[in-house]
Amino acid sequence: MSRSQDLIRRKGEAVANGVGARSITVSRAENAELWDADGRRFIDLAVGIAVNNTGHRHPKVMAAVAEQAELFTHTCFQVAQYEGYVALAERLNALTPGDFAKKTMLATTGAEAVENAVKMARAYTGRSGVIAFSGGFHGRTLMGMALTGKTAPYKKDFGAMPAEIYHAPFPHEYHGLTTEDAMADLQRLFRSSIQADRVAAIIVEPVQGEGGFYVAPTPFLQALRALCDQHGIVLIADEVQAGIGRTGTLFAFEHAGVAADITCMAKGLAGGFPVSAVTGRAEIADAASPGGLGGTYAGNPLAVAAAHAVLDVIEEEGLCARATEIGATIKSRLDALSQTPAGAGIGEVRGLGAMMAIELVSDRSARTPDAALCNEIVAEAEARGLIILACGVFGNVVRLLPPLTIQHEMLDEALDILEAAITTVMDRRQAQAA
Ligand code: PLZ
Repeated sequence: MSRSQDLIRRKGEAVANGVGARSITVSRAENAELWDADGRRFIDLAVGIAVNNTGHRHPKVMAAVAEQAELFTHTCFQVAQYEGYVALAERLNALTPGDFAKKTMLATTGAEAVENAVKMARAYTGRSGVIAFSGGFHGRTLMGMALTGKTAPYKKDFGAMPAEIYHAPFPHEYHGLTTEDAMADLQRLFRSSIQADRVAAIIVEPVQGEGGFYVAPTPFLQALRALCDQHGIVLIADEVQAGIGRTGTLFAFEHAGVAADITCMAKGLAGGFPVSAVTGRAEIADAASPGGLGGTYAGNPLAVAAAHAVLDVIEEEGLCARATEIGATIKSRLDALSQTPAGAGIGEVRGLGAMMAIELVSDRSARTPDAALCNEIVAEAEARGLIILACGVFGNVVRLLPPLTIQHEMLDEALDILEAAITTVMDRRQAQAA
């Protein structure tokens, strides 16, 4: 039995069943590469689900964390304040979209950022309703899973859900649902389920992540902004997966020229160290009374030091521009493949910047989701040393999340492997059909 196999066996015996895990193990990782427990090399186009945007172990991030570790590693901010936390708040107040006074709180995970954004919106508006979108993902905590627009596996067996959470359709133009349809549905929700002036917040991902890398159309985000303004509803941007340079701008909302009232960040913010942030209009962020927000580990000093280094690296290395370039390279390679017989299952190649996806279908004209094809491609890529992830409400979307620091040759190598994997799977299918 290999070390990896042994680890997977022990995991099965010792770790709770609900914690799903791929069959990949890791002993070390560097930029876009990862080595498993047996020393086998992978190219990593998952980077911990859009977390290591600056690559595994970026030297500047490691140095910042090491330097902080020499001073102190934890105080709990409520007990002893430190400059890094305050400076990160100042920095995020300036960097997030919106030309208005802002304030920030730090937390640890994306789900916590979402929870706190909802708490702020409720405290500010004195209302309780929250609207999210089907196919959206907002975390695994009670409120996070309730807001998440997918039942299995996220809500399965975990009811009852908290009250006053509603879901509206997210516009998926590929599946025939337009911005107009989605906006009309919100009006229907106001008529049928909750009056607009009882809604505290609408939460939306600028690019649905777990849901399948569907990019929110600019007119949709603009219409949501106008709707929220009309009814005094707080607009919350969940930038947990799409934010921090991933889409070619620091925040994905920037593409639409729209500013949310509150922006939630996590994942890419600290390159693998756990910190999240909620940045919002000062009057909304200030609505909760002292002690109402926080947490023992919220804004951990090591993670805060990492976040400062990540933001420096994104700027110094021009990683937003690099994200756009990476996305263009991926798109042209995969669009070309989709014109060949091996690409017959590719329904659409889409995304924003370096947040790219391939939607796989069994019938291009009917756009019938093919989750089996997606899983076969992910498995074949893994066998060939490439880590990619599946996503999508129908489980039929391959997502590609290279680190924004990936070398050009390494990206080419990764795309060669992906093409070979897709070709092999299609050849195998054809042989089985014959
Ligand atoms: N909001 C938009 O993408 C986390 C989840 C992986 P946490 N997405 C990856 C999994 O299987 O749990 C996510 C997200 C968006 C919120 C979250 C939640 O962030 O840091 O996982 O709590």
